[in-house]
Amino acid sequence: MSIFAHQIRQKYLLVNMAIFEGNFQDTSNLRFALVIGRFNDLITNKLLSGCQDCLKRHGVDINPEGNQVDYAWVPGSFEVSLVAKKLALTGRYDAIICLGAVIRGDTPHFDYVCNEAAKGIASVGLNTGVPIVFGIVTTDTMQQALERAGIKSNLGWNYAMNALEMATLMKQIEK
Ligand code: INI
Repeated sequence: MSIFAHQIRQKYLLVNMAIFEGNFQDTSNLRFALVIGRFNDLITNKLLSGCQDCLKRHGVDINPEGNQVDYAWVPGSFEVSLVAKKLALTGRYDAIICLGAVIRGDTPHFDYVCNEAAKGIASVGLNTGVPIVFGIVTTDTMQQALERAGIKSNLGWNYAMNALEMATLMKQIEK
């Protein structure tokens, strides 16, 4: 490295560098969309409750009539990414949370739904720049799904935390 490049690097290291991280706190101006699969709604409704509980306790107005959270219901996990993309492209949201439950059956259908849901959701985030949370529970049995949606823990809470972290992190970077 040349002396000049070294001096520039030092200058930025000492003066202008930053640590970006979400703070879960400045939530009053954040807007979220939740996309929820109806398939296995015994599970997805519980994930939704966990999510709402977390958002509410972090100061977010979860009322659908309010101006912070919108809800979109889709038939199943396969359709989640398309609707998430449409919502993301409106530019209205700081993060989008995708909720679904794919439970293995006797056929390879499970793998197709999981793979497409995961690929689709990842591509929405990368292609739109809007943080998107992969909240699709994928399990071998209904028992395992229930254990992740309220019986032991509720991953819905974690998904909301991920959305809060990513939304506040992106705000930090934009400042
Ligand atoms: N959708 C789910 O969300 N979970 C599942 O477990 C599931 N299984 O097993 O079939 C499922 N299928 C429906 C799929 O998401 C689409 O709605 C359907 O194929 C129509 O496109």
